[in-house]
Amino acid sequence: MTQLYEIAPWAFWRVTPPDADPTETKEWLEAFDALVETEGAERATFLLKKLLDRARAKRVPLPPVFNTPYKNTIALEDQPQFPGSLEIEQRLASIIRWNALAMVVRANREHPELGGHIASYASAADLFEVGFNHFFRAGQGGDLVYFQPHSAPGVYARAFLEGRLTEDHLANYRRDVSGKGLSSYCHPWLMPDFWQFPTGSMGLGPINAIYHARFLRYLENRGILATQGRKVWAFAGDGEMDEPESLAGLSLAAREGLDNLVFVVNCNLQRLDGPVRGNGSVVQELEGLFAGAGWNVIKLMWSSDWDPLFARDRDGVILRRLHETVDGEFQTYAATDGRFNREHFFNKYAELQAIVAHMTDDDIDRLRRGGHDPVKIYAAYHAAVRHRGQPTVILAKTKKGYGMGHWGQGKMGTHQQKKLDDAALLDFRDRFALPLSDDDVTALRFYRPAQDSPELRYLHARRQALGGYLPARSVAAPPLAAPAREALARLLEGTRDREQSTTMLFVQLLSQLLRDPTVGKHIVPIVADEARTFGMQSLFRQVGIYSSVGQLYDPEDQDELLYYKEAKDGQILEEGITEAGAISSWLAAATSYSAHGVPMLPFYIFYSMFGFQRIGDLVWAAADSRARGFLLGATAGRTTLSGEGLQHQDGTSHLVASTIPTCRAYDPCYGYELAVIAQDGMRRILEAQEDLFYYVTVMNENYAHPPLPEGAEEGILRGMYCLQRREGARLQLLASGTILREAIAAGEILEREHRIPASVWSVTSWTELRWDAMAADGAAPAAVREVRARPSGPADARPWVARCLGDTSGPIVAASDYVTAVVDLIRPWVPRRYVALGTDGFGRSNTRAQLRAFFGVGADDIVRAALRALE
Ligand SMILES: Cc1ncc(C[n+]2csc(CCOP(=O)(O)OP(=O)(O)O)c2C)c(N)n1
Repeated sequence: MTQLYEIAPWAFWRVTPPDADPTETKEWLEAFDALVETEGAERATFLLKKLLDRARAKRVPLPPVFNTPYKNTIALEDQPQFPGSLEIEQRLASIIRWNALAMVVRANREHPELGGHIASYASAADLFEVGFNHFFRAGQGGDLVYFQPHSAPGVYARAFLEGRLTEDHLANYRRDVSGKGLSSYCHPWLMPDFWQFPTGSMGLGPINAIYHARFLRYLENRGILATQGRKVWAFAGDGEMDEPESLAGLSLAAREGLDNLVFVVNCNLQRLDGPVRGNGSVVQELEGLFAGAGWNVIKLMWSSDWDPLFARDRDGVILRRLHETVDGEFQTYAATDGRFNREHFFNKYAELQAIVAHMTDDDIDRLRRGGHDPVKIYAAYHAAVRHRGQPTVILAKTKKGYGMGHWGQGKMGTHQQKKLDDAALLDFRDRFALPLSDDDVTALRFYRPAQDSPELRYLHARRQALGGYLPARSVAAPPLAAPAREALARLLEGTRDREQSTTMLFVQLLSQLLRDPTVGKHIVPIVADEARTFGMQSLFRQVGIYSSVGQLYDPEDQDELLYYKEAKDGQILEEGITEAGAISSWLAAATSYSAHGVPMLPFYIFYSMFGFQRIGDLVWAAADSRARGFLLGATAGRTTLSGEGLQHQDGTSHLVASTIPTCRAYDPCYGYELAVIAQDGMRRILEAQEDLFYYVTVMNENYAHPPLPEGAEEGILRGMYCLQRREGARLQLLASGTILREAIAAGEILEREHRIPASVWSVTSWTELRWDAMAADGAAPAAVREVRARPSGPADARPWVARCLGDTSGPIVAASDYVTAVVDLIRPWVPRRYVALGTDGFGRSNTRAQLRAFFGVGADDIVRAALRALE
């Protein structure tokens, strides 16, 4: 029987100080053993719980309870039979290892600037391979796998064996400009038939995986799609777990009981610069974190080679030694040989020395960590997919650069190792018994066994049994008819004298769309605890807030018409205060057409300041994912959100949005503009199935909205149209969002007080104007043309902005509620003198009028700027 060591709270991976009364301890432990043996584990748990309660009542300090010993969670006797051919799988894994390594080394021999990683996949290979051979189910009804990004070479190398990638692809690793190469990491934009989930920015994979697992439940509970049995797998590095996003969704996953989710953390104990926790234990730390958040934790620490050693260990000396070893030492053991390990690890205690006395140094060298043993990996995955009621994390202990010998295994700088000399390559060949000649090795030839070889037949059979190949991205989804223009009639007709904000109009629009017989069900409204701010509480009652357990309480406001309604089939995703979580939900919904073959239309509405600025990298990942949906930046602008001040006032989101190629960003002023943009967006997303998403800013300033002017639609969509054309205009005033109303007022002042006629242009999108102009430039690079095909033929070859302003006269004064750089986006294509006004600097709180005067974007400021420009 292995003796359990107490765990000290201040260093929970270590053994506590010496036992004050070993005899008494022994008696207690023997009594406990006897209890387990005679009355079973359930009774033992009961008694332990009673003891814990008593200890707590008596204020006896307790050790942290979220840690278990430093060994496999799954006992040998609970291990299932490995169902495949270990031998063939190992051969396949070795070949894939070789091709992955050859790909990186070859690329860097040819072009040292290309980079790439060998050591990460070397540590993850077996973890991936067991998944590919036994667990990952393919297809739109299958599993979703988030791969560790810089282990991509291994995924390519496998697809090469599967015949899905050619030698030419591999030979063009990290050269995707030509269109025939392989992208550095998992990029759906660059490899749209292959990668599903972009994980290249660390931390985004884990949080996206969690919210996608929850989204599967949402689809199921709303009766949209049967998702039972499907799993979401997320592979992450142990260093990656330091990212706030990696940890941000842990409690949600547990709270929602996401047993469709499996995290595999590759604990090779190293990150880029060095050890993840050199002075501690990353496995124990992560175990505490995940268990504390409510996850099922499976530690996959030691290979089958260790089973006999543990079996011979009567006094628990192996564990004692493991517990006193910090990760920095484990790394050194990985980087050294059997002799060193015997001397420094095993020889520390006589009992431990005896346990390995029968083994040679080579035997000791061959002792693998759990994450390199397919049998133990299979056992862990097998348990994870069967676990009910909780998400599972598998903490897999591995060696970074596994198999790279003294060239890379466990070496401090191994992450960056991408050039191996011939001797290292030959060593690798020998280590993995690869059927390659010396010449093959030194020439870095890729190797694929014959189609009818046992290896390839096995590989294909396993994938056929699991539904096909993976990763593979599909776009098979039915088109949906966008709501007809009439559905938006109220917004198009204007509000007459009623003063409303564009935020309120958006909520009305959303409420109407939710009733649409075709699209309604597919809409996913998402908020991060700001629904009341945006006046959306009426939707709580209309469509309900999604809750996987329904509503277990009578809401305080149950007597009111619009009470806080939670329901299992609720439609709103009310995420609480997590913009990162909310955008992850949005991303899951926005890629549902691809991942599930079911088009969904998410509308995530947020404080615009807490959008691009706060979670910009996730928005970038959304573009890479070919997301389709709507983002609404509410209470937008620096001066419309008057009282909130510096950290709430957004002056830059449109600038950031302008950099994202598939983002169509608009800053409308009037309800009809919003309606035209939304309608066209839905048509493009749902009917034409274009890979784009919309960012629309809406404000909280109330004013009356006129009806749609005749013929304005094209201009609204392309970025600008003339709202007030004055006879003999000597000035052109351009403005967007609520500042358009300042421009209108300025036009009136100029006419009334200065007798200067000025035309007023509503700019709905500075960024659309810019993209259009860039695409219109004869020299527009392929990167621009790829995302902005010009809408019309050679007849309108001029940029839209130049066409609009070309036949006008006088200086052009432009203003918005954002930093001047936003208005400056179109400067190169403006035909005459251009004065740009914006809200630069730090925000303030005050009244709108005061703020506009402070920033210089009010009507008077526009008048002053216009007069100066005319001088
Ligand atoms: C947000 C972000 N920061 C930094 C990087 C650069 N980077 C790529 S891999 C890596 C180290 C990864 O370490 P770990 O997560 O432990 O994975 P391992 O390679 O050891 O398996 C770093 C810092 C990145 N890709 N994303």
